[in-house]
Amino acid sequence: MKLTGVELRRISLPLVSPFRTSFGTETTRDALLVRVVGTEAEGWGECVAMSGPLYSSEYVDGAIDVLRRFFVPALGGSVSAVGVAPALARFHGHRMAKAALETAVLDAELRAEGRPLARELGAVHDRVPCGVSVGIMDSIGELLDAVGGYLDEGYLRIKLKIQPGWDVEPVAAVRERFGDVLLQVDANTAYAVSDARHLARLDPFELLLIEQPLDEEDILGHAELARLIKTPVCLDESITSARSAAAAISLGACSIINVKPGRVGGYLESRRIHDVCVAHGIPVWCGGMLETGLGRAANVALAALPGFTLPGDTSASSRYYRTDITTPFTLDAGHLPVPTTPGIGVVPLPDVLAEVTTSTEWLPL
Ligand code: NPQ
Ligand code: MG
Repeated sequence: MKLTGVELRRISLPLVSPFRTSFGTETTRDALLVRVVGTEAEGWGECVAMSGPLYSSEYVDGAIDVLRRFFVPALGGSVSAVGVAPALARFHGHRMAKAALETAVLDAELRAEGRPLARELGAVHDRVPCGVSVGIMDSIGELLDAVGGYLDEGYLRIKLKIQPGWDVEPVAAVRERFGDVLLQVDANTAYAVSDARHLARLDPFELLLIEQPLDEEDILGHAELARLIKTPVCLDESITSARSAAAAISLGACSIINVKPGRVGGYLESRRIHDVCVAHGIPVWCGGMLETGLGRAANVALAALPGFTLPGDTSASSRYYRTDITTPFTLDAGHLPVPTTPGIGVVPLPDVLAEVTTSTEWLPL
């Protein structure tokens, strides 16, 4: 399809409650939306970078800059979704920015052809089981109230954010109060291999997994830790491509992988990671980056692939936002429906979008 231009749109959405992790506390989601305008259709992509380089090196102003100066000009006037990654291959890194642009082109192309993203990716389910990620709290009582509320809403799996000083105690308290609920933890790189004996104290709680306990570059450390604890090690930040996934699996650094399309450069690379993991018998699940309905719709499509055998961080819109920018995703018996209409299957609601937009920029092609 011929593309006429790309719009970069910054939005700011207040979170329903502060979300605290080992890297900081977020109270609003400042996100970047990419809209590509083609001759036959337009398409949307959500860039999952945070406003600061806290989860990874990427951040919103950096994504806008690299899109404006390098990625959009390199696209040229005519490109297909499968051509986006090759057109940007000479540029290092910036996978979240690349993913947003590729997703927008893919959405436009699929809309023009009347094909839903889920079918295009190879989805085999029409709804996906959902988990929820629960931030670090000021007290155990506050945590138990939050977890109880999410279980009442129907979430099928609880993930607790942990860090040194907030790990064994919250896990023990949730197990004690809520019994054998599906439970896992995410450290966002907050530990060192020397913490292995401490992390082994989580062994008795039969967690589904521990996500990214060590530094993102510490693949051998994760392999060593995996031998010292019973809880299965899952990698998030460390996995940036199908190649790095294959290496981590071969080195014994993880037995489960969290796939976030933004982190790995898009939905096409996400499918390759899925395929690598299925070939190795490694379960995958879909992570989350506090997406609006736009990013959420595409994540739900991905989570419907056959290898996604664990509930994702694909929570309902209401987990994060009082008003989403799309028709909200709502939980039905712990599941979200996979969109069935062409492309990612959703579009922003114009009035809400206008209200949350803080700036826009048009890049002609
Ligand atoms: C994770 N997500 O799995 C991430 C980390 C994360 C749902 O736990 C603003 C934007 C705040 C993105 C906080 C979940 C965020 C964010 C945490 C991503 O590691
Ligand atoms: Mg994580």
